[in-house]
Amino acid sequence: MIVRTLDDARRSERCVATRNWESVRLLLNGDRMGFSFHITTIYAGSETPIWYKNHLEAVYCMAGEGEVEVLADGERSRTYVIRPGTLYALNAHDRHKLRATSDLTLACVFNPALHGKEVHDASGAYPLDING
Ligand code: 9YT
Repeated sequence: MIVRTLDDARRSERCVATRNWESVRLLLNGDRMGFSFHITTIYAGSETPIWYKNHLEAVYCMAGEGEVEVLADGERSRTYVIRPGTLYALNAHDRHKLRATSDLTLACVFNPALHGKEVHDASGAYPLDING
Protein backbone atom coordinates (compact mmCIF):
# COMPACT_ATOMS: atom_id res chain seq x y z
CA MET A 1 0.00 0.00 0.00
CA ILE A 2 1.09 3.55 -0.70
CA VAL A 3 0.23 6.22 1.85
CA ARG A 4 1.23 9.88 1.37
CA THR A 5 -0.01 13.24 2.57
CA LEU A 6 -0.46 16.38 0.54
CA ASP A 7 1.63 18.36 3.04
CA ASP A 8 4.59 15.97 2.80
CA ALA A 9 4.37 15.76 -0.99
CA ARG A 10 4.20 19.55 -1.32
CA ARG A 11 7.54 19.82 0.50
CA SER A 12 9.13 17.25 -1.81
CA GLU A 13 10.20 16.89 -5.45
CA ARG A 14 6.61 15.84 -6.16
CA CYS A 15 5.64 19.52 -6.20
CA VAL A 16 6.11 21.21 -9.58
CA ALA A 17 5.33 24.91 -10.04
CA THR A 18 5.03 27.13 -13.11
CA ARG A 19 3.89 30.72 -13.61
CA ASN A 20 0.21 29.69 -13.83
CA TRP A 21 -0.03 26.65 -11.58
CA GLU A 22 1.40 24.42 -8.90
CA SER A 23 0.87 20.66 -8.99
CA VAL A 24 1.50 18.17 -6.20
CA ARG A 25 1.94 14.82 -7.90
CA LEU A 26 0.88 12.30 -5.29
CA LEU A 27 1.07 9.26 -7.58
CA LEU A 28 3.46 8.99 -10.51
CA ASN A 29 4.62 6.48 -13.11
CA GLY A 30 7.11 5.03 -10.63
CA ASP A 31 4.22 3.95 -8.40
CA ARG A 32 3.04 1.55 -11.16
CA MET A 33 -0.67 2.33 -10.78
CA GLY A 34 -1.31 2.90 -14.49
CA PHE A 35 -2.24 6.54 -13.89
CA SER A 36 -0.89 9.54 -12.01
CA PHE A 37 -2.89 11.55 -9.48
CA HIS A 38 -2.25 15.20 -8.73
CA ILE A 39 -3.67 18.01 -6.63
CA THR A 40 -3.25 21.11 -8.76
CA THR A 41 -3.75 24.78 -7.90
CA ILE A 42 -4.43 27.04 -10.87
CA TYR A 43 -3.63 30.60 -9.88
CA ALA A 44 -6.35 33.27 -9.91
CA GLY A 45 -6.35 35.43 -13.02
CA SER A 46 -4.33 32.99 -15.12
CA GLU A 47 -5.11 31.62 -18.57
CA THR A 48 -3.30 28.43 -19.63
CA PRO A 49 -3.40 26.97 -23.16
CA ILE A 50 -3.21 23.16 -22.93
CA TRP A 51 -3.18 20.36 -25.48
CA TYR A 52 -2.39 16.94 -24.05
CA LYS A 53 -1.68 15.11 -27.29
CA ASN A 54 -0.05 12.20 -25.46
CA HIS A 55 -2.28 11.89 -22.40
CA LEU A 56 -5.88 11.58 -21.28
CA GLU A 57 -6.76 13.70 -18.25
CA ALA A 58 -9.75 13.86 -15.91
CA VAL A 59 -10.10 16.96 -13.73
CA TYR A 60 -12.38 17.36 -10.70
CA CYS A 61 -12.82 20.79 -9.11
CA MET A 62 -12.71 20.85 -5.31
CA ALA A 63 -12.52 24.62 -4.75
CA GLY A 64 -12.46 27.92 -6.61
CA GLU A 65 -14.06 29.08 -9.81
CA GLY A 66 -13.03 29.34 -13.44
CA GLU A 67 -13.80 28.11 -16.92
CA VAL A 68 -12.49 25.78 -19.59
CA GLU A 69 -12.80 26.71 -23.27
CA VAL A 70 -12.62 23.74 -25.64
CA LEU A 71 -11.09 24.66 -28.99
CA ALA A 72 -12.09 22.33 -31.83
CA ASP A 73 -10.56 22.93 -35.27
CA GLY A 74 -13.12 24.24 -37.72
CA GLU A 75 -15.83 24.35 -35.07
CA ARG A 76 -17.04 26.97 -32.64
CA SER A 77 -15.32 26.82 -29.27
CA ARG A 78 -17.39 25.92 -26.21
CA THR A 79 -16.85 27.32 -22.74
CA TYR A 80 -17.84 25.52 -19.54
CA VAL A 81 -17.94 26.97 -16.04
CA ILE A 82 -15.78 25.14 -13.49
CA ARG A 83 -16.82 25.23 -9.86
CA PRO A 84 -16.65 22.79 -6.92
CA GLY A 85 -18.29 19.54 -7.98
CA THR A 86 -17.54 19.94 -11.70
CA LEU A 87 -15.60 17.24 -13.57
CA TYR A 88 -14.20 17.57 -17.06
CA ALA A 89 -12.45 14.78 -18.94
CA LEU A 90 -10.22 15.36 -21.96
CA ASN A 91 -11.26 12.11 -23.61
CA ALA A 92 -10.39 13.30 -27.13
CA HIS A 93 -7.04 15.00 -26.40
CA ASP A 94 -9.04 18.22 -26.64
CA ARG A 95 -7.15 21.46 -27.14
CA HIS A 96 -8.37 23.89 -24.48
CA LYS A 97 -7.77 27.03 -22.46
CA LEU A 98 -8.09 26.93 -18.70
CA ARG A 99 -8.96 30.16 -16.91
CA ALA A 100 -9.14 30.71 -13.16
CA THR A 101 -11.31 33.46 -11.72
CA SER A 102 -10.14 32.57 -8.21
CA ASP A 103 -7.51 29.99 -7.19
CA LEU A 104 -8.78 26.63 -8.49
CA THR A 105 -8.05 23.48 -6.51
CA LEU A 106 -8.28 20.49 -8.85
CA ALA A 107 -7.79 16.75 -8.52
CA CYS A 108 -6.25 15.52 -11.80
CA VAL A 109 -5.70 12.01 -13.12
CA PHE A 110 -3.40 11.34 -16.09
CA ASN A 111 -3.21 8.24 -18.29
CA PRO A 112 -0.47 7.32 -19.03
CA ALA A 113 1.04 8.35 -15.73
CA LEU A 114 3.36 11.34 -15.63
CA HIS A 115 6.95 10.71 -14.59
CA GLY A 116 7.15 13.71 -12.29
CA LYS A 117 8.92 16.70 -13.78
CA GLU A 118 6.71 17.49 -16.76
CA VAL A 119 5.79 21.08 -17.58
CA HIS A 120 3.91 22.18 -20.70
CA ASP A 121 5.89 22.56 -23.91
CA ALA A 122 5.22 25.37 -26.41
CA SER A 123 2.11 23.60 -27.72
CA GLY A 124 0.69 22.92 -24.25
CA ALA A 125 1.59 19.21 -24.19
CA TYR A 126 3.64 16.96 -21.95
CA PRO A 127 6.11 14.58 -23.65
CA LEU A 128 5.33 10.88 -23.40
CA ASP A 129 8.61 9.81 -21.85
CA ILE A 130 10.99 11.83 -19.80
CA ASN A 131 13.58 10.90 -17.26
CA GLY A 132 12.46 11.92 -13.86
C1 9YT B 1 -5.74 20.98 -15.24
C2 9YT B 1 -4.34 20.90 -15.72
O1 9YT B 1 -4.00 20.10 -16.55
N1 9YT B 1 -3.50 21.77 -15.15
C3 9YT B 1 -2.10 21.78 -15.46
C4 9YT B 1 -1.28 21.01 -14.46
C5 9YT B 1 -1.59 19.54 -14.45
N2 9YT B 1 -2.80 19.27 -13.74
C6 9YT B 1 -0.48 18.78 -13.79
O2 9YT B 1 0.60 18.67 -14.36
O3 9YT B 1 -0.68 18.27 -12.69
